[in-house]
Amino acid sequence: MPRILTVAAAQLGPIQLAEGREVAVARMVRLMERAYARGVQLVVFPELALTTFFPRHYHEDRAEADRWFETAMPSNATAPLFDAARKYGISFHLGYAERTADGHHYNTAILVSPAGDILLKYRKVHLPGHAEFDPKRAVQHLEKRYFEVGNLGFPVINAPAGDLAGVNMGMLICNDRRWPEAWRMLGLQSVELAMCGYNTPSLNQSAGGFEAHHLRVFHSHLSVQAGAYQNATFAIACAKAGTEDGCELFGHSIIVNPQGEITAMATSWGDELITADCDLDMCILGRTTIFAFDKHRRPEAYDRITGQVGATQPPKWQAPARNR
Ligand code: CDT
Repeated sequence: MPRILTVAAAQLGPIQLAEGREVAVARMVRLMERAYARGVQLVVFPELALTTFFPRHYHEDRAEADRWFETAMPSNATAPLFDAARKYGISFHLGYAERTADGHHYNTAILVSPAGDILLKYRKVHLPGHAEFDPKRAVQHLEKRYFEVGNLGFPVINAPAGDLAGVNMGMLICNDRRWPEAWRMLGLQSVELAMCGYNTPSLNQSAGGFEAHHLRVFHSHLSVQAGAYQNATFAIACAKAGTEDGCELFGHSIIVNPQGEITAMATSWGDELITADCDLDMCILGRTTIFAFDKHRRPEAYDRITGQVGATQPPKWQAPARNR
């Protein structure tokens, strides 16, 4: 019997600096209502979905940034999302800033069942940007200031009873999608559905004008499509979009199948629900043929992948003695 799951990426338009969590949550609940009307079983929301993308704002005193962080999940502000999940029988993925009881800060995502159970939690590993104010940048990207590197690895779960029953589910967050190692960590746990929220500016300030807008979207899609194909998994990549605090985020949320094909794509810069029916048995072909890891992987040749961080230079070529 085919295992078909109807999924959605619930792209969010901009959330401005002055807008509180209740504004974002009300919009997200409306998207869940629309998802229910379309028979959706899982809704994926973006990275840091409850507030504006606050790492673009510098706080000299880091403690001041604590106001962007959640200390409980659910909380009074996020309870309507859990209520909507229960009412509509829909699971959801939510990205948010997490402050733990012992004072650690993470860029986090959770998968929540309709009953309100947190089935999976992931803390972002690849944190882009910088830790100190950079006067050369028109817009800061201070993820390295406000977050610690995630300490949960790249977990995948076999989801329990309900619509998700038996589905192998994993997560990446934003910049992680550009790193093949992160995808392979999911692939090595037989992931069938990878969820990834993101906030990506249309302009790469480090590129000195050499990266055109269309390449920003192209690189995002290229990364997700390659990650899905090379690990034989469906992927849902869900953006925050539009002009937020004067900074343009490119949106273009997508759902991708295990062949690496885009099966749905957002076309607006506002709140938008895109959906796809995912036949999870499509994952079998890749993982039993070209990407049958157990038959074809050669970890003994991959020592640099885990043994080294930056790139080294190759040795200079030397002419063999007979040519000298
Ligand atoms: N949120 C996030 O990880 N964004 C990055 C862009 C960072 S630009 C300094 C991304 O890879 O999309």
